[in-house]
Amino acid sequence: MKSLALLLFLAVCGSVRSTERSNIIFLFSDDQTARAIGCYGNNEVLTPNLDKLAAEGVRFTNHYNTTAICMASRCCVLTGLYEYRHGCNFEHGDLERRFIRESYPVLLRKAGYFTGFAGKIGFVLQGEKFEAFASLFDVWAGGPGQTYYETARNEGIAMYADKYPHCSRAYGAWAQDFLKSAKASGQPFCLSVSFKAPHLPFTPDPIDSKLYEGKTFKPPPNYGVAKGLHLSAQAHTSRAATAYREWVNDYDDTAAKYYALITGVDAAVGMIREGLKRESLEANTVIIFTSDNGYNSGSHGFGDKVLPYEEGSMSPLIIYDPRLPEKDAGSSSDAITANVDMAATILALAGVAAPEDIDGKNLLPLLTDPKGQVREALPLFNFWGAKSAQSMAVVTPEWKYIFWFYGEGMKPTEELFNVGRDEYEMTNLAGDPGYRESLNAMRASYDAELAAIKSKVVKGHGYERYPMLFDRTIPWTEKASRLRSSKPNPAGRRKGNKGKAAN
Ligand SMILES: [Ca+2]
Repeated sequence: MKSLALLLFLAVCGSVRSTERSNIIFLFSDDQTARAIGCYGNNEVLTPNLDKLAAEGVRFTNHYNTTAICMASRCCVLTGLYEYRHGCNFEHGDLERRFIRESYPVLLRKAGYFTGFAGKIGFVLQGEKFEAFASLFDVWAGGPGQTYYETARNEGIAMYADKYPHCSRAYGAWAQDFLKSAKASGQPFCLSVSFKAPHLPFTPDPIDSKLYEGKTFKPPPNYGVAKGLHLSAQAHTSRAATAYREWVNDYDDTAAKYYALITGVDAAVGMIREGLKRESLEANTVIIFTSDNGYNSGSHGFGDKVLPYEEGSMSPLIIYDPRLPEKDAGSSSDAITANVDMAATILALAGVAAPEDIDGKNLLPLLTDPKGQVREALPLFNFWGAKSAQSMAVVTPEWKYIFWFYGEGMKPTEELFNVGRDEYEMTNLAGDPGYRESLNAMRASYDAELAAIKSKVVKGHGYERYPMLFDRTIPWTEKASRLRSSKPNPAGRRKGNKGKAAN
């Protein structure tokens, strides 16, 4: 009898799953490094709701943003494409409409989902006004540029300003109301909330600041300028080395504000889960939490993000599926996952086919296979900013290989870190004969990613010269002469909509 009851139960569950499509909530913080969250081992930042989400879901410990800056990374998330394929970044141009047509929220709406977006979208569509986004969603509360911490200054959430003057909890309240509308629609829903926090200017909600008042914090082992002297000369020409010095100049005060901002996002996550329960939607709603890039936070003496090192390029990723078998709840995966995987994963949850040949992978198989992998290696790009600070890298669970092409007054540089053992990237093994085999394997992987740029690059966004610039075998003198003789970068004519895009 017991087994019959179990079979009946499974049959009912099966029929529910086959007829009822998952609701999806995609929660996105801004500039949150992987180490700034409790469930990733940080016992200084208070994130009880995110920790609970991870305890009930799956936590990904090697999650990278393939371009570690807002504008490009957000387009990677929406389209599932690498930056050189969607073409949207500073100095490279705005997003062409053909790409947003194939983005996850637009495809889900076409498939019958009720869709909503709130917060910072971080880019604009080529040749279109910012307002063009509104027609792509059923409910739109997105804001241009960086948006504001003061709720009242964001049109989409201003009505919550009296009760929630700081935007993070206001987004929570907005999402609770969205859930009511979604339920009333009778459709499955996909909600995307892009928080402003913890992006600069560090302006937390006073409710959260109080929790960190007068506290001191322990910097990571690779904190400070002296811990970055072994890194490439090129990395030291990045704006990460020259600007955004808060973390280096005053670690305690900066950490207190940054952590308070993250605690505010955490509170909103709690509000959204409460809303799901109130509307009886929690049993069929998958929640994904991640960030658009990391933050260097004074590691190696760097501020900002952009660089390919762990702190700037890695973010937390938690996927909570309430239907997950009990044995898998609270597990973690060290698979290499990426911002480009979000679209493929969300579309798979909805049972909607992903566009052919996108770069991202569906991560759902990893939820019940913590030892699984979805790729061997992942490329990381920084094709923006000072030429000397541009880099391309490949990463695996064990290794990271970085190539810096620039050679004026410095040597083109290779870096090889055993990130599996040296997570703080304190020893560059590229010149160590004992690691020649690993170096060659990572070089081969890098070369394959570089070749892919040549064959798949989006035309007209200024990426055509990158296969030459990042070719390991072409000497700098030849690159320099080609750069001198080449016409101005086509991207120079297309600076992007500075007033509305955001880094
Ligand atoms: Ca960002």
